[in-house]
Amino acid sequence: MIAAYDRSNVFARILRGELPCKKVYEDDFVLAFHDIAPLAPVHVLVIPKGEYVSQADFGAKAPPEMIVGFWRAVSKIAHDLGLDPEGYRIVANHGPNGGQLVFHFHVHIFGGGIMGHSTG
Ligand code: IU
Repeated sequence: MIAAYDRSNVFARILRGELPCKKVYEDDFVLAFHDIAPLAPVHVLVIPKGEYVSQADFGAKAPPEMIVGFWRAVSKIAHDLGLDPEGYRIVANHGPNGGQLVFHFHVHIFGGGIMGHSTG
C-alpha cells in the first residue's frame, strides 16, 4: 500500500535544505546527490522538485515539461559523471514490493562497474 505524499520524508527535507546531501547536480526540475549507502562505485539519486510519491504518481501528475526535464537531467548527469561510454543502470523502485524505502520519487543511477542481472 502506497500512502499519500508525506512532506516529512527525507528527500523532501533534503530538497528544503533541512538536511545535507552530497550534491551532484541541480536545475529547475531536479536535485541529484550521492546515495548515502552506495551499492555501486557510482550511485547517484535523482529526485524531482515536486511532491511525487513514486514513478506512477510522477507520470500521472507531473506537468509534461517536468517529466521531460527530469529525464533529460538523468541522462545529462550520467553523461557528466563519465558513465556514457561504458554504460550504466537506472532503477526506480515502486512501492514496498519494489523495495521503495523513501516515498519521494527518485531514480537510482548505478555505474562504474558491470551490473549483474539479479532483481535483488
Ligand atoms: P529506495 O529506492 O527508496 O529503496 O532507495 C532509497 C535510497 O535512499 C537508498 O539507496 C538509501 O541508501 C538512500 N538514502 C540516502 O541517500 N540518504 C538518506 O538519508 C536515506 C536514504 I534515509
